[in-house]
Amino acid sequence: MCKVCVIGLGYIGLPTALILAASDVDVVGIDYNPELVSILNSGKTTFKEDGLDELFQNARDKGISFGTKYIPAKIYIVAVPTPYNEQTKKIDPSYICSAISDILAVCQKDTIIVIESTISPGTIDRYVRPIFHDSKYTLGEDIHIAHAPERIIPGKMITELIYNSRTIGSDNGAIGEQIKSVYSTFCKGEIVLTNIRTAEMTKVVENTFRDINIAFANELAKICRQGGMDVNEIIRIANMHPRVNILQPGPGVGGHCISVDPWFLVGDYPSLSLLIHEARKVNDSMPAYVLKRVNAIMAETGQADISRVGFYGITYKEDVDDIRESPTLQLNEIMKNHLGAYVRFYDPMLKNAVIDGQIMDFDTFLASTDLVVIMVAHKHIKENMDKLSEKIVLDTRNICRLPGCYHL
Ligand code: SAJ
Repeated sequence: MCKVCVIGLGYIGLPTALILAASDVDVVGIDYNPELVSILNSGKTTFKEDGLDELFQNARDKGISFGTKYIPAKIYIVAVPTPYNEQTKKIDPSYICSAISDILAVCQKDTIIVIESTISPGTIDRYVRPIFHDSKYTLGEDIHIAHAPERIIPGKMITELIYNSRTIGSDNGAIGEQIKSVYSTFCKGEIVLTNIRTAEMTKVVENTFRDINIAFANELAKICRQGGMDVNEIIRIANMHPRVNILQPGPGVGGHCISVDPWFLVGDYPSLSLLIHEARKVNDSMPAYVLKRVNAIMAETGQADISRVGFYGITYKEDVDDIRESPTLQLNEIMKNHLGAYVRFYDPMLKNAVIDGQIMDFDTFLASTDLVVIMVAHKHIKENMDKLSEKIVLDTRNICRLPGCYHL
């Protein structure tokens, strides 16, 4: 029987499985997607992340294996997606629930199941515990459940896996200690033991805090534009105060975490989450606001041809290849619905086209655009900023220092 079985080999499960294996833990990685498993078994990783390829090699040398079939293990780490229902805003626990049912079909007594996926507070009580009612195992006696939410940030995942502190929520301190000893094989941060509901809520609170802070910055950007003030300079100076730390305005909040998790609180506590809900609305309004800025700049500079507008950056943030909930894709939807416009897109992190109008070569993209909108602050554009010197530039990320450049 293997020691740890990681279920779900996406952005969180894969690095977690690899770092455990590299730390001499006996690990098997499981994913329901046979194509993904076959890529991993052929010796390739499935997304770009600093240090991931080296870690992958190391884990393979130590004997990690990947498969599609659930097998018996002492500990399962579940890292499957947890989307929200667009209508109710509540969590959709279906991936979590089917992973637990599949584990119960193969596991033996004394197994520990650790959910790493972000879940809304109460998910384990509401959706996971009832699964055990129809099982031959008694939860808390034969099988134990815990929640150890991941906290790593794409772009710095491997460093954060090692140095971030972690939270482990369990029903039973001794089980919490056992899980802690597994994470301690690689984690140098503090590992805090608490109960399940606290661990669930803490993770959602962390991402909600960041969403509200970014919404504040985005709202300031709109106020400062209207009032003829420079939002970036104002935030820079305000942040010199020892108790102020405002994040950066931008074209919207993407990714599968910050733009999703606050909805869990809005879905479950609609009358109590007014600020959280407004912050979500402010951040979701930003792609349309960028389009408004594009129209204003076109009018001001006498640019009439929208097809000569190019959007630089399609991923949800800098230096990752993840396009989930990307502001650029949201902006494209708005343009398709309201303008039917055909504009250009370019992203150096994407090897395949994901959107109509995407140009795969930077020089061709530049040749076909007069107005470039910087949507993502990839290292690539910072290093090639001089190539935009003849263009009209709208910089939504405050990275361009070319004279005459426009901001949010
Ligand atoms: N963004 C801004 N302004 C900022 C910072 C970010 O507009 O000042 C935008 C980004 O461009 C991006 C979005 O917000 O579109 C989210 O990016 P992010 O870098 O803030 O966060 P994520 O989603 O990549 O990762 C977050 C992290 N959570 C926190 O920092 C509290 C990470 O630690 C979590 O592990 C991750 O969510 C997760 O998986 O939950």
